[in-house]
Amino acid sequence: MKDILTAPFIREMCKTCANMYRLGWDERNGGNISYQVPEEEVAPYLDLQNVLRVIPMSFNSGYLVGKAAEESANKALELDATPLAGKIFVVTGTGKYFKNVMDDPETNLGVVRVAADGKHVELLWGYADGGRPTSELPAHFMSHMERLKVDPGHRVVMHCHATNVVAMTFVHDLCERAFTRTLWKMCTECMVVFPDGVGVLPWMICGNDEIGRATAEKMKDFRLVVWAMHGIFGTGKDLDEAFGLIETVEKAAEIYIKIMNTPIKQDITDAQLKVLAEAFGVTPRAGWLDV
Ligand code: 2HA
Ligand code: ZN
Repeated sequence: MKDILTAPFIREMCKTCANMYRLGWDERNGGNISYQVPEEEVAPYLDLQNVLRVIPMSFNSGYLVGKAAEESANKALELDATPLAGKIFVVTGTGKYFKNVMDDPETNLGVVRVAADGKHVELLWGYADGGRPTSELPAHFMSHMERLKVDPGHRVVMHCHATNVVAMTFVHDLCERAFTRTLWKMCTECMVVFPDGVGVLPWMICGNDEIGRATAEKMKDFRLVVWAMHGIFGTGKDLDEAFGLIETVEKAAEIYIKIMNTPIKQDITDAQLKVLAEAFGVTPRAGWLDV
């Protein structure tokens, strides 16, 4: 068996978490990532027959208390991830800090396989201090299921508290069309990177199945979903793609926050956005350009 600490999927998770931490998007235990890794990529590093623990997929992570915890526990019974049964994911741990992943991946990450019942995961490696997957696991797994329906190459769901995206949700209309149009106009790259736009959810309690379901519903249509006053979800075929999407939205949001109170002398017009989309062979979401 090869040393799992040298496995590309663990090295990439470590590097990604470190990058996101340094960008200031994952303070304390903020943020979470799940990355589906094909069995043949995991097999050289782990005995796939050796299940260390079986963990319920929805649980009270300790993050929710009182009525919210009770409601979350009841809703959890409804979660059905059987479409993901047998799939293996690397997932950041609940309560764990992105800051610490690089130095101690075995405590801060876990490699889990979705059990046949779609309600548990089988721990194959990690969470070495008795930990569990992220409290946002329902949002992640429901999102994976929706993205896989529209994109068979999909593999990554990434959540973080990208600073300027969060700031923008306080001062900008939360209408998805308006929010996306502002982002598109902040830098030329945006239309090319996310012509499909961003979905936006209003403020909701996090860490439960309800926000998970609402997020997954948006994922039918969007690769990016903003949680108002909280953060953003990005998805993709690999960590770079999900990261690149979030990074581009965050850059646009940063420019917006920098210029929002300054008189604007010129901007990118809708006609120019259309020309841009044509030149790069991308299709803007229908009806979102005024041309
Ligand atoms: O994992 O970011 O949304 C901590 C969070 C919850
Ligand atoms: Zn969060």
